[in-house]
Amino acid sequence: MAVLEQVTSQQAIELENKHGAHNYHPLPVVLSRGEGVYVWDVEGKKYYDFLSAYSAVNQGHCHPKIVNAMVAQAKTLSLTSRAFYNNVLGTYEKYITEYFGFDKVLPMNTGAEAVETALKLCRKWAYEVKGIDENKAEIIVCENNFHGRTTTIISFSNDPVARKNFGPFTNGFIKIEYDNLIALKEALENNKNVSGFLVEPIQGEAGVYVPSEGYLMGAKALCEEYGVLFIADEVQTGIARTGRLLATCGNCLCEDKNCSGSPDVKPDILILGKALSGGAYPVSAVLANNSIMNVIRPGNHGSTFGGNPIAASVAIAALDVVREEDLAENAERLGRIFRKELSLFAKENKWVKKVRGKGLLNAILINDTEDSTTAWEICLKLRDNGLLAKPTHGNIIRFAPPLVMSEKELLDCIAIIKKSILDFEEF
Ligand code: IF1
Repeated sequence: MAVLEQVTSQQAIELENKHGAHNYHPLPVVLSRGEGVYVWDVEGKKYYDFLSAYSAVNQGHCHPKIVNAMVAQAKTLSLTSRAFYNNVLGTYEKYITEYFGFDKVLPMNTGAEAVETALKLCRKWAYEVKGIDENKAEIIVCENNFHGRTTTIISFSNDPVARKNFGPFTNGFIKIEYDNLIALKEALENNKNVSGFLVEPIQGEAGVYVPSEGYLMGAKALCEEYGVLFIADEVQTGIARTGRLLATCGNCLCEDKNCSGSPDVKPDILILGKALSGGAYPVSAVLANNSIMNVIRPGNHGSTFGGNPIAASVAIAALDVVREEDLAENAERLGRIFRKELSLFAKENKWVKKVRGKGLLNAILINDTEDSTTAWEICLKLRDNGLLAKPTHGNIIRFAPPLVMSEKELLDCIAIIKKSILDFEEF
């Protein structure tokens, strides 16, 4: 059996370059350990993790409660497939549906699978409940969206790098401008076969675009007016990341399943992933009420690993941690400090053009051209100074630490970010 030989960072990079597909361009750092807000590279250098595996590690790396739940279940029963019942799935389904206030959940593994599941659910609902002619359903999506990498999902992406030479593409999608209610109303008015509106409450990959106050509520109201489903992709914004349990719906621990959340909107279909497992295991989920979810019948949809006992046990522990450690409140409080400090810094520094975000999903816009390497070079400086972050598109650096960070650690990170940008200035 191949043993895990100790490799140097350079050896690890060479192995990946030689034996792995080149579908990523990682920052040159090789991590070998994670704990809470920290990660260590192979040579033992310690870093603050300011990416959190794209908001999958909200609960902090290797959270003991989550790891213990995973190990215990893995030693007992890892996978049965859904050909049989198991003693964990039903308990998890009850827990998560009550946690977010929906009648039912369809458990999957990755975010993209959950998005695909939501699209299929929306289409089936369109034909069997709304009465749209079969194969005519349209789903409205936003420009500059990111919902995953499957062929159908990139069919409605406008990122040329994600799309080129992967056609032919899936039909049935209408693209409109993000954060534009007039565009949404026009699309609904002019297309009678619309069945749903799929939207990120904050566009993460596009550069942490926070929509105008009232956008999500206005969009939900238009969806209700035209009888289409409001589908919230909270794979990245969910699980306390934006300072509330969900970016769309604040409390969601409500008894009343028809609660409108506070103060925003309750999606008709909610898509979760990433931090649903605290980054320990692939777990995603699609939640909806019976009037929608009951169109799914045996044989319509599934997955070998979807809802497996380990996933169910891990997700229960991960959601417990969010509540027990009040991560949403911590994200809200620390996020405000982060944006305040970096906004003040931006006033006196030529490289930082803008700071934006919600909770602990934030980004800074670097004052350089889209195609410049400035953001990348600043991230290399950050790495040298003990903090890991990565640019999204071009000149935007996303900052998303684990939500378990303390105020002291955050202030330390803010000092590192300022120092790295000032160092860069002297570069
Ligand atoms: C990569 C981006 C972030 C997502 C939303 C669905 C998915 C994602 C809102 C699919 C996944 C990940 C994918 C990962 C990098 C990361 C990412 F840069 F790609 F766009 F976070 F912004 N909906 N986002 O953000 O979930 O299938 O990956 O579990 O593909 O490089 P997944």
